This record gives sequence, structure tokens and C-alpha cells, in this order.
Amino acid sequence: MTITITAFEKSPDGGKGLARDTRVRWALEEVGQRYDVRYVSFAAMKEPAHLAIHPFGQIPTFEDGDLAIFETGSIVLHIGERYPGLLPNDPDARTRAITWMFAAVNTVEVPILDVMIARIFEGDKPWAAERWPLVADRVRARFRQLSAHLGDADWLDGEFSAGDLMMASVLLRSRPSGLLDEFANLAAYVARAEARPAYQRAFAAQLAINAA
Ligand code: GTB
Repeated sequence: MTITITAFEKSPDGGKGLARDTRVRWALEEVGQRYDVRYVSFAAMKEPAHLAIHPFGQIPTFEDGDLAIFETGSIVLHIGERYPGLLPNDPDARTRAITWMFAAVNTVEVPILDVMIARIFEGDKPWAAERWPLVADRVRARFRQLSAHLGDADWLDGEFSAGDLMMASVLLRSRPSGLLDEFANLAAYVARAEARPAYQRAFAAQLAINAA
């Protein structure tokens, strides 16, 4: 059975790897699983066929046989549980890795999403400049805590895991704002993640489509 994921027909970032299919591609590359991609337009995402798989009309989705799921956290967790390479065998270490996945999407990504909203969707509002320091400081507060935890370690909890994959993917989205580079160890952490061959393959695959 071939795994099929969905991705933007044309990503608004033009192939910078910021759309969320990159994390799913990366997870599949880490565990060495081949996959097909069904490319969908913004209109197709809101059609019944896609809504049957993703109730919120978004990408990415993941299909394998009878299983069809959405939400990158769930998809990456599923991949980590199904194939070796992303979650430690030791039960406690495995739970800690999953904890970092939740921390990435629920604690760190939330203020970062506000950065996207402030810069892209609200950047032209008369109050945008006044709001920006509040938005940026909420990200800095989280980054300060994450930076203190990471220290000079390579990864969040021992070996690279799905927790790092999710966290690095989330942090990447803040780079265009300049906030990531204010924290040298976090910027280096993301660079380490990006240097992984599996990430490179995932990035190249999405770029090939979006740069075409
Ligand atoms: N919580 C869900 C998950 O993690 O899977 C969120 C999924 C989601 O936000 N999907 C976005 C989407 O389908 C694409 S990734 N949006 C279309 C819609 O809602 O109609 C978010 C994204 C979009 C564009 C860029 N970019 O161009 O830089 C970056 C990230």
C-alpha cells in the first residue's frame, strides 16, 4: 500500500518549506518510507472529497490503506509509532519525545502563528506597528525558556526524535521575522535539523513542485 499525502498545488511561500506538508515529508524521509503526493488547490481543499479527509479543509493529510488522518502532530506521531527511527524504544524516553511534540504545536507554535497573522494578514492595519512588540515579546518569552532548556545540547532530549522534528519545523516558521536569530542556540538547533539528509530530501521535494 502506498502512503499518499496532500500538499498545496502551489504553496504561497514559493517553496521555502514553510507549509506543513514539509514536516510530514521529513518524517517519512527519516523512517525511509516512500510516499505519493496529491496536490490540491485552495478551492479543492474546500470541496467535499477533501473535506471527507480533512474536516477543516486544509493540508496536509495522510492516507495509508483504510487510514486517513489530518493534523501534522497526529500524522508524525503515527509515522513514529508505525516505523522505527523517530521515537525511542525506551517507554519513558518515548513519552518525553511525544511531550516535546505537543510542546511544539501547543506551547511554542501558538505565539509564532500570531507572528504570521501580525506580519502577513494585519501588517497593513493602522495599529499594526503598535501591536508588533507585544506579539514579538510573547515569542521571545517562549524562546528564552526553550533556549534555556536546550543549552548547548544538540537535541531536546538525547537523540534526535519526532519531538525535535516538530519543534524545529515550528521554529523555522519564525525565522523570516528575525526572532529566531536572536537566540543563537535555537538558530543553531534549527540549522542542525535542516542539515539532516532526510530534511534535505523533504525540502528538495517540495521545492521541485513549488519552484516549477
Ligand atoms: N493544525 C494543522 C496541522 O498542523 O496540520 C494546521 C494545518 C494548516 O494550517 N494548513 C495550512 C492550510 O491548509 C497550510 S500550512 N491552509 C489553507 C487554508 O486553511 O485554507 C500553513 C502555512 C501556509 C502557508 C505558508 N506559507 O506560505 O509560508 C506557511 C504555512
